[in-house]
Amino acid sequence: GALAARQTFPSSAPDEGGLPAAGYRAGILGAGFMGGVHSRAVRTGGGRVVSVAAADLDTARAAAPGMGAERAVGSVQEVLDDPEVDVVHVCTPNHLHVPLARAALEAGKHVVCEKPLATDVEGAVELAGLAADARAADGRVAVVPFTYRFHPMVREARVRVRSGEVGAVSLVHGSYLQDWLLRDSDDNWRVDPALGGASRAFGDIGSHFCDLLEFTTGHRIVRLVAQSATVNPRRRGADGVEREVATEDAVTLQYATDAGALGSAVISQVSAGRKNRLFLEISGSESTLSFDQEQPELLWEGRRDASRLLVRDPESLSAAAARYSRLPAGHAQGYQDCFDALVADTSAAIGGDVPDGLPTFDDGLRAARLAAAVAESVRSGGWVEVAA
Ligand code: SOE
Repeated sequence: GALAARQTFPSSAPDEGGLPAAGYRAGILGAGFMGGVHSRAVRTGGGRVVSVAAADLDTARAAAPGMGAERAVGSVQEVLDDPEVDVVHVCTPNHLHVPLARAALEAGKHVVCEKPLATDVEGAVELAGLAADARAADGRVAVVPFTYRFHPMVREARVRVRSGEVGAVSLVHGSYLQDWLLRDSDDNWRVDPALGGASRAFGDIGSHFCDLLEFTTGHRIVRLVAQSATVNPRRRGADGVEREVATEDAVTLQYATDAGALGSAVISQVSAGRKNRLFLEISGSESTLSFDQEQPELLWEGRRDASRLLVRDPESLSAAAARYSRLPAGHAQGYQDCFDALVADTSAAIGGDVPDGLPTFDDGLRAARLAAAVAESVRSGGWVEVAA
């Protein structure tokens, strides 16, 4: 049944760090790396992890204590039928996102669904439509964790671009580089298009890059041309069997935005030594800002006369960035803090107070449209207009 969301979760007064403290009751689908990250964020926000379902009951049972889950259950249906579960977190391999998010919305739950929301545009359109219906019906919330939006220095960049301080933005470029699939003995479900989707490097991490670009600049990528490479055409799985690889290890792209900026990006999961380096540089007529996800406490501000490194310090950040600055300066924040903030803002949205920049199923659909444009350009070898 539908939840009386506004009554269940009154929006609490912001705590010292500016984020709401009210928690919610979560059911988590998936007990891998992401299931762990989500469950920590729920509990940090004062919420309960009521139940966890995984590939099978044994897997859920083994994972439950580490996730702080009160119950391990043997089926998704048990999570969906549980009146104690308000928010369903979908943290499974990608091919299950559409059926599970659909079922959770149909069961009257709020949903946080991992990215990619869907492995094709069709599925993302359907889920964005269901999410809009759920919002209209009873204020339900449907979130996709583009979590790098929650780094305070990313918010600071967004404020500085929006206020006009950077000037007219002419160039936005960068890269998102990892190395965890460098060797042909590296394997993962993401490599298999049946589980991960046809767009691998782009869908998995290129989507984060484009989301951050559009989030910080307020521009939209309207045109792009892309190339892709499968550096390891065969990979040996954990079972020792060698298989042909049908997804890309790397993508390079060039693009233009609706506000006339140009840029290029390199997206790779085979760049030795780069672990999770999302680098974004925005150049305007007054200044340049650059952000590196592996050094998230810093934002470089380049100027013709005096460049400087801005350090996360709640005392000196704009209010929109200070909201996400949970710790005093010098006490490093990072990846998990982004998830904690995403869950806190999801909780606020459930309470009826939708925070700026909460990534929704509409943003998941946007990522699916960009992935489709990249795939089409790789196929045709030409420039492609990105659907709005
Ligand atoms: C693996 O490439 C991965 O976990 C992505 O799936 C995430 O979206 C990214 O945040 C970190 O890397």
